[in-house]
Amino acid sequence: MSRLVVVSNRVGPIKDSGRAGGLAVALVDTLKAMGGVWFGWSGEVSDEGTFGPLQQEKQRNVLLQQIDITPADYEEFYIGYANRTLWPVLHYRLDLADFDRRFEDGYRRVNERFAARLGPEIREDDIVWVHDYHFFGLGAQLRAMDVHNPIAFFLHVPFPAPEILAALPNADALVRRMLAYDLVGFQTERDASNFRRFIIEELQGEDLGGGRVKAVGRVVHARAYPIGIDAEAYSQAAYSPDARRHIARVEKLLDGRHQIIGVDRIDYSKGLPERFRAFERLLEDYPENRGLVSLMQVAPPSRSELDAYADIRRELEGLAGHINGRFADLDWTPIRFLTRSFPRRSLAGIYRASKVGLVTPLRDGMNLVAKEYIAAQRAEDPGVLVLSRFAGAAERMTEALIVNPHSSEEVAAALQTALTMPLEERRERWQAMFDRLCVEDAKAWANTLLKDLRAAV
Ligand code: GDG
Repeated sequence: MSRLVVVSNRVGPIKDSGRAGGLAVALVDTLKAMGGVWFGWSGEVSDEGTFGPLQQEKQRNVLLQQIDITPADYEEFYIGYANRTLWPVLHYRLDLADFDRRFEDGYRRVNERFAARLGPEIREDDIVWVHDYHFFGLGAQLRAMDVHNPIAFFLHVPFPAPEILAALPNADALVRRMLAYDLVGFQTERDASNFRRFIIEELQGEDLGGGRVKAVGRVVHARAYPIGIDAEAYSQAAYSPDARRHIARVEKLLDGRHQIIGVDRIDYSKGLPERFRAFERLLEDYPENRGLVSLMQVAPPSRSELDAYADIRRELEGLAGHINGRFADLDWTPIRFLTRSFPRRSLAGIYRASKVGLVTPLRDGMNLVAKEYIAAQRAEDPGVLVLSRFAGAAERMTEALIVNPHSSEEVAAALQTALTMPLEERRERWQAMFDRLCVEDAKAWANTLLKDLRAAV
């Protein structure tokens, strides 16, 4: 039987520690079922970098393989091209993008070095699956080393419209390198169609129909494979002792009041300042909520070495202080802004104790928080999801209250609708979304993509 070789920037953990994110869970299940290798960056920086030892650890039938990168790789590839160039461009933020030739060179170098280390590990029958924007060019580098195995690529973040991506210097070369993959998977139909349009409009390619495009003598399958979560397991996690403890903590704190919950890494793509302003607008436009409804925002810091991320944290602290100062009462705090993380099961409990899930990114590949919030709800008395139209999740979660996150007025109105929605309507909307999440789950995501890859080659 063929092994699966997964490549992603960060690797593992393979054990279900209760802390792993949705992506790790999906990949771990698939890796365990097929047996295989998970290859990526160790998270460490050393002088030898990619030339250093291959760090290997076997966990059950999965071999974890990791390598270091050098301080220059870290600056140019990781902080530079991945986080300061690609991340903003892919999230439609050309205003925040840093175009620096050194970053681009560092990115190419690291993709080449990762291929050089991975190539010799690949066996004849292996299937290779590369993940995310750190490794757009890895497939082409593997092909250059005469690796002829089936190789799939999946992009976890949006693939922007060609009009946006064309602003990235050498975007055409980057996308041309993606043609080395046999299959390229995206979160949404829109992303897949943006990619095909780029191939046709910018690379003079040809649309072969059925999601296939042809350019520079290569045919590639480009389709949507919306990532799922393990909805049933997540739903059960919301009944775990840890979750129950957190439900009790939140209920005690609320004392019969309602809570709106947001959970996001601190990142400008997540629309957090806009969200705080929309909550302020709710208190202005619907004053009956004053003293009765609060917003809890869980926001673990991420990429804090980047200025843009430090700025946004400061902005949020200022906004929360302003809104609390304006509206708080002796026994009521409007916004609770928690810049820390919680174990996965605790989070499931916090979701379940919250009447509204507020997920309003300005751009998001999918957004797993929207799915987790739904999975964590009680069937008898579920909460309501308010979801940005710019999250990939909105394409399939059509029973959520879909909003434009840039309009505080619209988000405030949706919050008011959510807070006053009759039980029967809440149950109908929730049931439709939960049923779909159980079918389109993490396993189905991986299985469908790998099945199409096999069919494609
Ligand atoms: C990228 C794409 C795409 C958050 N806080 C805590 C915590 N989390 C977990 C959530 C969720 C995950 O982190 C975040 O996933 P998202 O999908 O919301 O967002 P990104 O991190 O930006 O992920 C995104 C995803 O890849 C998968 O393809 O959906 O669009 O940007 O699982 O629960 N987990 C714990 N404590 C926290 O405090 N344990």
